Amino acid sequence: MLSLLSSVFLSIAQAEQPIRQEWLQGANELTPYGRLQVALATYDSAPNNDTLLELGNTHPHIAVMLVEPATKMALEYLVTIPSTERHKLRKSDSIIRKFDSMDKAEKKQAIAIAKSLGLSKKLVAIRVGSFNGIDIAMEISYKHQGTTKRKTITLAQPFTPEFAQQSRNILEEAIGTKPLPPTTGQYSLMPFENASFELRFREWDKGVGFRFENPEPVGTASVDEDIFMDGKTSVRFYNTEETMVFPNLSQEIPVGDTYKVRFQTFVQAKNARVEYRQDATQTKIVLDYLDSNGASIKSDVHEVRLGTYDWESVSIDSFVPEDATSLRLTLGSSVSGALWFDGCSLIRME
Ligand SMILES: [Ca+2]
Repeated sequence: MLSLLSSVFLSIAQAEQPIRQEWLQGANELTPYGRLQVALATYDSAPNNDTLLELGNTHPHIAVMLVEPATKMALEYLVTIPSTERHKLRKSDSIIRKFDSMDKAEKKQAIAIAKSLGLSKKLVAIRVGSFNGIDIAMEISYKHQGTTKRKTITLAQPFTPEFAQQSRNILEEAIGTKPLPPTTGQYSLMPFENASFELRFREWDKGVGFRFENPEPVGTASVDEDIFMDGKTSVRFYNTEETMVFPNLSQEIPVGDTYKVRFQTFVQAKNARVEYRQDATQTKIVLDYLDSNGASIKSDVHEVRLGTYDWESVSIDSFVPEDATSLRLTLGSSVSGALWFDGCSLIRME
């Protein structure tokens, strides 16, 4: 009873806040299912252009789903499914909707999607879920000349610099005003440059994270134009058991009066492993806070997982010490194999 009462008071309190805040509070925007919930809640509220602009200023990657034709149609479909199925999505479960068991409204919207994508109308099923941990796939299966084929609409992509920029452009075309990231306050972007490595190493300092006694061989930190998660390039660290000097990349970012930041990046690994005398604890992301003399006053360290895996999200929420004037963000590897980073961002949370 107490929790029921407090949840009533909570919703009254939330109603007085900007509407965008209300949508964001109910969902974990760091997960693809959470971002989908925010988009569906926004869709349910029948947003006007002002509302889309407000959401687009801080969350262009979410607002874009409401204006981009394919994703908008996918949201229109998702509001027709039974509430029990929508609840599964809310609980981060995937769903499969067989065409034959859909009701009239759902069938109609499913056929509208097929038509707009130029697919045959012989639909088999629609599957919706996150199968990579990064985004949501709406997979439409249909019969074409006797065989079952599939077409996917990608939804709920994470915030990354290049995708955010693309989303702002799409929003501008749709609503006539370009959303712009705020420069102060919650969800504003810290002055972190070339955070998706689209300009190669511009703004980044190449340093040494770890070394053995000999001056060479030096490991590799290079720009990769074949493997990337955001934009067209990523950065790749590669070392072998012979590597004596392990390079890292860092950037110093002023913190101003920020109290809390969120660093986010995406990491991929191939055969990242400890060999010989290597030390896995130096394969890490470091947020090092510096005072006005350049002395370190606090370090937040996130060790990067070894092994072989596709892009996965890494998010670090970090409190800025009172005396900090800047933070030095460092990415590096001290093990054999390859590690990629891409789509970094640094968002002011408080
Ligand atoms: Ca990139």
